[in-house]
Amino acid sequence: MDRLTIEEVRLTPVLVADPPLLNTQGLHQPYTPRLVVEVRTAGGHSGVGETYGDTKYLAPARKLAERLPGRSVRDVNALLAMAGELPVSGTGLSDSVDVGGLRGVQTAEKLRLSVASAFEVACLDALGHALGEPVHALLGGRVRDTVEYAAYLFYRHARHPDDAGEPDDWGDALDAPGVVAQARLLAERYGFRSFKLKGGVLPPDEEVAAVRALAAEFPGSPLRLDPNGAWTVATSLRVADELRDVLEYLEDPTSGTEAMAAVAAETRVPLATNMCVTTRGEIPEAFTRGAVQVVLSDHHYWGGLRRTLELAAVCRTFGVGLAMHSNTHLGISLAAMTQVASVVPDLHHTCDTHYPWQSEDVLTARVPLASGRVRVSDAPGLGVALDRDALARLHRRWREDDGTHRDRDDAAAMRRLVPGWDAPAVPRW
Ligand code: GKR
Ligand code: MG
Repeated sequence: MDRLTIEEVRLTPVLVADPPLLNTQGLHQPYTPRLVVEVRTAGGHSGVGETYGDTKYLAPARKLAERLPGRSVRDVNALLAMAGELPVSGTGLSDSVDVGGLRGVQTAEKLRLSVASAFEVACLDALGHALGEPVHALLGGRVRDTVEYAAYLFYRHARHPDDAGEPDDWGDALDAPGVVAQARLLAERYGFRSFKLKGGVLPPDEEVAAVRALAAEFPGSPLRLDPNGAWTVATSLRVADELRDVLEYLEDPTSGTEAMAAVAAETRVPLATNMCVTTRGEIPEAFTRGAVQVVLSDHHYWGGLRRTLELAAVCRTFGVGLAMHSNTHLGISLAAMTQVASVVPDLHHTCDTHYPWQSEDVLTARVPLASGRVRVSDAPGLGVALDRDALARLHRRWREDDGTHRDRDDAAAMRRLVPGWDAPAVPRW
C-alpha cells in the first residue's frame, strides 16, 4: 500500500462558543456547529479540514468518509467527483435552487461542495505533510508572505440572553459610538487597518452614521458595510450616495442579481457579494449584467482551495475583483484561507474573518493575527496541529447538546430577546 493511501477518516462535530453578534436575521447562538475532518494515511501522515457542522452536512460527510479509505490523498479531483454523487436526502434540499439565508442560494450541489471542501483541505494538508511542503506549494506557490484581513465589526450585546454561553470582554456595540469603540479595540488587539460593519440590523440611517463615525476615527481606512440584502434598490442607492466618499465597497446591499444589477447601474460605489454569486451557475448572469464588482469567495462552499483558484481565474477573465468571505470558523479554516489567499495573484481587498470572535479553538496554538495580517506558513501542510483535548471538549459539548445548537438558528436566538421574532422578509428597509 502506498504511503499516501488513506487508511482512516475521522469526523468530529463540535460546538464552538460564539458571542451574541447581530445580523439582519437575528442573533448568533451561544454555540455554533463546525465539523472537523481528519484523514490519516498508511505512511502515518495526517491532515485536517473544517467546514459547516449543521446536521444537514453530517450525513453526506459520513458517506464521503466511508468511501475514502483505500484512495490516495493526492486524488483530490476524484474526491470532488465522488462528492458530486453524495446523497443529500433528508436535508430538505433537492437539486433545484432555494433562495435565502445569509450566504445565498442553498442547493444540493453547494451542500456537497461545502462537505467536500473539508476533505480536500484535509487531503492537501496530509499530502503537504508527506512531501514536507506547505499547502501553498501544492497550489503553485505563494505570491505574498502575509495575508491581510479586515476587522469584522458587529452590532452586538455584551452577554447572551440569560447569560448563556461563554462570557467575553468586548462589551456591547449597539450604536455608532459602540461600533467605533469595538473597532478601536479590534485595531488595538489585532492591528486591523480596514473595517467591515455587518449591517441590516438597525435602520439604514443609523448604520450610515456608524460608518461615518468609523471614517472620522480611521481617516483613509478602507470601510465596508454589509446588510446581507436587507435593503431595497432605492435604499441601497441612497446609502451608496451618502457614503460614496468613504466606502471601499458596499456588500450585498440588496437581494438577488436583478436588484444588485439595478443598484450597480446607478452608482459608482463597487458592489461586493457573498450572496448572489455563490455557485458557478450564478456567474454568467451576474457578471454579464455587471451586478457585482467583487466576489467574496469562500473555499467552503466553492468546493475547496483548488476550486477557489478556478473562481479567481473566472473573476480575472471578467475583470471582477476577488476577496474572501467568512463565517464563524476555527483556526483550521483560517490557515486554509490564508494558504489559498497567498497564491491568488490579484486578491483585491483584505479578507474577512470571524476569528477574533472565537475565543475557542481546536489547535495547539491559535493562528497569530498581528498588524491585521496572518503570516503564510511555510511549514508542511497547513502548518497547524490539533489539540486533541480541546477537540474532545468541544465534541463533548456537541454530544451533550439537546439539539438547540446543532443547527445554527439566528432567529431562534433572537426570540430569546424579542419574543415572536422571525427573520424579517427582505427587503426590510
Ligand atoms: O456571522 O452573522 C454572521 C454573518 O452575517 C455571516 O453569517 C455572513 O455569512 O459574514 C457573512 C457575510 O458576509 O454575509
Ligand atoms: Mg456578506
